[in-house]
Amino acid sequence: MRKFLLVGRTGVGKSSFINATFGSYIAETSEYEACTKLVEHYAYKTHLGDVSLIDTPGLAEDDEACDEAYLSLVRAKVNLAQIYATIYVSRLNETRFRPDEKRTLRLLTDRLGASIWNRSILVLTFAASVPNHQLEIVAEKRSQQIFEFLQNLTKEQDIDKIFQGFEQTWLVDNIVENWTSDGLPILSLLTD
Ligand SMILES: Nc1nc2c(ncn2[C@@H]2O[C@H](COP(=O)(O)OP(=O)(O)O)[C@@H](O)[C@H]2O)c(=O)[nH]1
Ligand SMILES: [Mg+2]
Repeated sequence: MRKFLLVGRTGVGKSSFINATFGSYIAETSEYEACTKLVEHYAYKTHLGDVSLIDTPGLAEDDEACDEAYLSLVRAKVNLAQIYATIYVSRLNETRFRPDEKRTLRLLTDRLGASIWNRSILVLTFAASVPNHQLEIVAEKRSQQIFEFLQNLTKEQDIDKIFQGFEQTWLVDNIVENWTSDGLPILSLLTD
């Protein structure tokens, strides 16, 4: 069973991504307040094998003490050595690379270790909220900013383990139906 760890700021659509992948509402989502306070494993059968999506509490929601507690919880509930890939979720319809997103990336790298990025996927949500003609350029810019930021962070930790980039980048919209015709992106990770 391949296990995927979903991480990212509060409200970016981690739980919604799980629901969109499963095709049903199983992970609680919220517009107003963060509601994922627990680390939850959602197992899922596909014709290519079983996957487990691990939902985590969103970071940068309140204060740093909260974030530290959430990350301790992740460390306690998840065997990081068994994670096949980390799925980092970011919202595409934000105008800039925000300080709290940078703080989130730094905390994740410091507390869970730079190796969580070894095999990682970038999921850009709210894609349907970006005008079509800007989509490519906006996605490219955001990917580049996150990539460079992670390179610098991992270089600080260990120059030999510098971030090499995301294996894949997916543009998704968890809410707007039929936004893409590509089918379930997660399936593409089960074939090798
Ligand atoms: N339009 C749109 N709304 C989304 C998308 N993903 C999540 N949302 C909404 O954003 C809010 C936060 O989503 P949630 O999955 O709870 O975020 P989480 O904190 O990362 O788990 C909810 O109101 C969702 O309905 C998306 O791709 N497009
Ligand atoms: Mg959630």
